[in-house]
Amino acid sequence: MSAIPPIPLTMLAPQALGVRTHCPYCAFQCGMLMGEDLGGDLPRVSGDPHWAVNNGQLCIKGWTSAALLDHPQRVNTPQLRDARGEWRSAEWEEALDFVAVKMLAIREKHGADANGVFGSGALTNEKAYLLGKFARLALGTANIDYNGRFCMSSAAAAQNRAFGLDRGLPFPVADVEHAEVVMLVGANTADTLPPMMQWFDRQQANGGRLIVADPRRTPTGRLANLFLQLTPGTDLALANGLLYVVIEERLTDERYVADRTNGFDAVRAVALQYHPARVERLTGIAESQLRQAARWLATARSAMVLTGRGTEQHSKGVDSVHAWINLMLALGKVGKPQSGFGTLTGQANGQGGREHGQKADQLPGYRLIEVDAHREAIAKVWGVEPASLPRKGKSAYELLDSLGESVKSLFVVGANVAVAAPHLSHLLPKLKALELLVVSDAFHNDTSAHAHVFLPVLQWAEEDGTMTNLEGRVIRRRVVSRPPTGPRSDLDVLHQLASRLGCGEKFVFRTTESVFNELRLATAGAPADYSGITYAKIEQQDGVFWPCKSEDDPGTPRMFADRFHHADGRAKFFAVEHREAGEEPNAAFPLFFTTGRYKEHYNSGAQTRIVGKLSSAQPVPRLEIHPRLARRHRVVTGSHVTVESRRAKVEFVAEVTADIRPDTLFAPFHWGGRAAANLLTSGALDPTSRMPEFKLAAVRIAKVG
Ligand SMILES: Nc1nc2c(c(=O)[nH]1)N[C@H]1C(S)=C(S)[C@@H](COP(=O)(O)OP(=O)(O)OC[C@H]3O[C@@H](n4cnc5c(=O)[nH]c(N)nc54)[C@H](O)[C@@H]3O)O[C@H]1N2
Ligand SMILES: Nc1nc2c(c(=O)[nH]1)N[C@H]1C(S)=C(S)[C@@H](COP(=O)(O)OP(=O)(O)OC[C@H]3O[C@@H](n4cnc5c(=O)[nH]c(N)nc54)[C@H](O)[C@@H]3O)O[C@H]1N2
Ligand code: SF4
Ligand SMILES: [Mo]
Repeated sequence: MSAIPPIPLTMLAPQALGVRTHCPYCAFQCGMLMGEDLGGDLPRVSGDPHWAVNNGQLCIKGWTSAALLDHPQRVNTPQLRDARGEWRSAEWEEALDFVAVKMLAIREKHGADANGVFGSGALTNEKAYLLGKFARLALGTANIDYNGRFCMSSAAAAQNRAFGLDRGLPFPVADVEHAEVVMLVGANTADTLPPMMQWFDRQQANGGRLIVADPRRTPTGRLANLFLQLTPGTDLALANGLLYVVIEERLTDERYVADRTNGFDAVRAVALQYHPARVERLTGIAESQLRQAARWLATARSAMVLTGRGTEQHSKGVDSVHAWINLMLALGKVGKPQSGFGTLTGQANGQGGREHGQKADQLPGYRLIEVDAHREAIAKVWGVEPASLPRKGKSAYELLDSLGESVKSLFVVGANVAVAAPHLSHLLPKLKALELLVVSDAFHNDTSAHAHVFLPVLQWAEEDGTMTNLEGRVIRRRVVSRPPTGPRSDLDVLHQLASRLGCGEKFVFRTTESVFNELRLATAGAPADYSGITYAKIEQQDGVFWPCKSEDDPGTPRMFADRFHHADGRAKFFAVEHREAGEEPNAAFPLFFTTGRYKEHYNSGAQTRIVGKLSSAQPVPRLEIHPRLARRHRVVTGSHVTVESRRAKVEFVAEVTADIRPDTLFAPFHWGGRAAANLLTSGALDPTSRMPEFKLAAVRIAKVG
């Protein structure tokens, strides 16, 4: 029996002309209209002109997203391995029994923490919440973490420490339009959040200025009024250097610093060590450009700094984000109109996914699993003893690193770690050493290739639920497409497994909305408070911004206007110093290697490499290389080259471009197997966030043949 019965198609019919829903992919969560009958040759997807975030625009991934729904590679039955190790179809009962029996045996033999769970920022709030509950109650394991650790953890940690709360953007995207100066650091929004460019266009049309800092002159960088082509891994030095100029030119907001913050003296002392000449040596940014950027940010009535993964995915990611926050606090811009610090969340539910307890140190509502009062609050909602809740578990990379050793099974729900995790030459053998690897997904991917069990689940347009977009706005996903028979909702799968693990009664929900209602209870009074959000209110208001503490609270589009979320209401400065990366280039490995994204592919490429229009537009990863470096190696566009780090060698096709620094190579990470960029990256982690150093490895290059 399914916990949540499939929605009868009769309920779909009246909506078929164009149901309002949202794109499956990124955190911009563009409003879309979907329906079988949008009209003759029209696509089954169109942009929702009335959704005030994308205003009808979609990127090519959104336009083609419906191709996933009736895709021939869709898996419709559970699968187990036969005697020869080949996949064979199984009944749900057999597959679920197999998984539960194995998990129970592993728990019996090796202890509860030997069962691991790997979740995802792709999951709805309801799924993320229930997955965390499943790990803690049904499996009793501390070891649950998720792919958002690879994404938002550095920005989240710094915002929590500085502001007492982490909501990626503390204001609506539309505020960009009236910001006089916006600085984008390590974010290539023209490719990664294309419909966001309309807000920068309007901002510039209003006379506003855009500053972009990236080692590559990206499509975003080309639109900038000031482009800073910094050395990879030197963002912290750049931000400290900007603060130096601000202090030297007496542009700090002394009043704001005194009234609203703590800890500036220590930061001032550190910043004064970042003289422009030193900053130029470290970052490659000339003093004139440094002063220009500092003056623009400081003298604008309204100014924003927005960070992306380029500044965050480093072993000093947290400190780098602190450096940007320090700058904006010193300028008195945080919490002011059309101003402040924000980070651009990446995954569809990268925001909600980091709030509801699928992170190793966390319980729902952004509560912390090591804080007694937080344990008590959640134990009460779940009807268990606080002492029975596991403690903090291993972070994503450390969890993967312990596979086959202390952790014997892994249940992967919404991630493709065999492509997206760093140092793959080290991790892939560990994945193979598992006693049990279960992947639940709609499609096979690089990770399920190593799995013992595949559980086929519904896709975004086939079930309802809520997502929290990059603005912290809680929105509705709606059912628009009839699912094939066979796949089940992740929510059902969790209920079915929990029943077999002796914990079924905690997972009985008649509707997705009833899961959300329990989530509301669990977050009441917590930092990320959803208790006042209802499905009806989301409908009426076009989404609700958390925190929202009661049914008559409309939500909180803008934060920090009066106070920060520390007990004394003040923001905290953190004095941070530039330091070396996990590995720096040397004589043997003289170049920087950095990674990122193409417009046409999404993350590990599991979903987009199987969409014809996307894979034909971008069939293979290309290595971006500067003409000067290319000449030295007699490489032209189309040459085959190998890139070698201390860990592996990967062959790429070269793309010669003057848009990249001559000391840096770039490749996207959307491919697996021998083309995986993550064979080259290292396991260096940020000490606070445990974020891997995806954006910097030391490599050498050679022409093939
Ligand atoms: N098309 C597309 N869109 C996506 C995604 C996708 O896979 N494809 N994924 C979504 C997700 S999950 C995320 S997290 C976001 C990511 O969105 P972004 O952060 O915009 O994406 P990235 O391409 O990873 O990195 C941005 C830039 O960082 C630069 N960079 C590299 N090293 C450094 C450095 O040391 N300092 C600085 N300042 N910059 C550096 C790279 O050159 C790159 O242009 O995109 C979301 N949107
Ligand atoms: N070198 C390098 N590596 C990186 C990065 C980088 O910039 N450089 N970026 C990192 C970042 S920011 C991120 S976010 C990660 C992402 O890395 P991954 O974890 O690989 O993310 P996706 O490719 O989005 O994989 C999502 C999978 O979940 C499935 N899925 C989607 N929705 C659901 C659902 O509701 N239920 C279930 N069961 N499955 C679902 C999809 O079909 C897909 O197979 O990669 C990280 N890795
Ligand atoms: S920008 Fe993001 S949400 Fe919008 S259509 Fe593209 S992938 Fe989808
Ligand atoms: Mo991400």
